[in-house]
Amino acid sequence: MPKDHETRPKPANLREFFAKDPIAADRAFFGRESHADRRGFLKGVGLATMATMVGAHIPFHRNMPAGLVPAAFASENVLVGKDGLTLLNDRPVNAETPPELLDDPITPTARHFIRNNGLPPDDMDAGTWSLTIDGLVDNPATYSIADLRDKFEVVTMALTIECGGNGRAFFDPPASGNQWTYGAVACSNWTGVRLKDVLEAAGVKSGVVYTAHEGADTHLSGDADKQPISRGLPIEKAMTDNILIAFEQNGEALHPMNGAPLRLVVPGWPGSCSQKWLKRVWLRDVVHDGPKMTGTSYRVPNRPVAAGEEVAKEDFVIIERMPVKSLITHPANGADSGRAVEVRGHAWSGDRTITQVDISHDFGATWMKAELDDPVNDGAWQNFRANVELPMAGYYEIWARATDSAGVMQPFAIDWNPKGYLNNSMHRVGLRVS
Ligand SMILES: Nc1nc2c(c(=O)[nH]1)N[C@H]1C(S)=C(S)[C@@H](COP(=O)(O)O)O[C@H]1N2
Ligand SMILES: [Mo]
Repeated sequence: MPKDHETRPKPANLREFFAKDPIAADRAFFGRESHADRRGFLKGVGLATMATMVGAHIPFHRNMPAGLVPAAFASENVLVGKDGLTLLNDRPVNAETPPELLDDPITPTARHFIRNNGLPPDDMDAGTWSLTIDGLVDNPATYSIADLRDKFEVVTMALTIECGGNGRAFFDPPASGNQWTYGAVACSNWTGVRLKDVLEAAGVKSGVVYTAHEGADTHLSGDADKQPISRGLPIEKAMTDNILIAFEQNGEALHPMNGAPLRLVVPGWPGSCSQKWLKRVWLRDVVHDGPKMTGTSYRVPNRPVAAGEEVAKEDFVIIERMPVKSLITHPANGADSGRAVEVRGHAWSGDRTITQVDISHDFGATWMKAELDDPVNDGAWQNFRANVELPMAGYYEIWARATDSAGVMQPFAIDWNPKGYLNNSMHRVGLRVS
């Protein structure tokens, strides 16, 4: 395990984290550094974010000491607009959602996980935001959000975003990085314009190989010349119909931590492709080599490897589609239950559909087919449900396994890889019937 995980506090939730180390919380959420005189100099994003969180402008913000926890936070969730998330890391902010809070067919914004690689930008003003499309295009362009709405068809789609590292916590030997369990996945309604339409208007030159995405967030070092993350897509993938440049999340402005006011949403591929706080898409004639595109980031070995095996850097390949997976969202793990249980959840497989979900309540000896909905659109997860009758009092496990349109079924055990990506092993939920 990296040092980071041993030394950093692991509070159960955001409120606890603020209570425990307000100065660190200030730094993580508001970018506010404490000074000798204990004044925090809250400005820019810090001020805007805190104002959003307390629900009003703060006229006397200059007087606020660093690390002061707004009293309003004591009675409300510390991250206004987020509900019940588990904080995994404070700097950068990373928070996941317990499976039972992901039960809705469409994930409410309050329950969409947060995965930041750096510090959110100072300015998230939708009115002055601009997006530039350049590189190998015939007509480079810069658009305001109003321009995007005017010039291109506006569409709303339910789209699944899953972090490439979701499930990393279960790797043995462990993999360094955020110890996500199950909840770095969500399927919200996103409204925006198609990346494809915007690229077509720009005129993609022949020879383009990859897109490169840039956001406005800053590197943890504070170095303005460094980006925390800049990933891209093969141009053929970028031209598919279900990739959006989104300005609304569930019918409202994007949450600040989910990339307000503009982001990419690339369903079915690692969440890292879905650049938040999107400022620029440039087209390149090489595979993009921005931060977190190279080395072993979001890459896996080009062959199955044994647990713990050393793999040479040149044997890693870029992760493209995410694998077939399911999540049980009801009942909650550890629940006390009656004998009749309605099992519910979602299943997804990047660039494919789910054809079947099976449920077991006897440790995999027998399976029953769950009722499975079609995706509401291409890129949405599929909801399933099954009525299970447990024979007598005792401890049970409910297991779910999905099969996709290519006939690939979720594995029971983890396919190990050094960086802990793509854990799609079957989800198990323990139940007690008394
Ligand atoms: N600009 C920017 N975009 C980003 C990131 C980031 O740190 N900065 N994190 C990426 C990663 S790794 C994931 S999994 C998704 C998570 O999206 P969310 O935080 O809205 O859930 O955003 C992606 N887009
Ligand atoms: Mo991610």
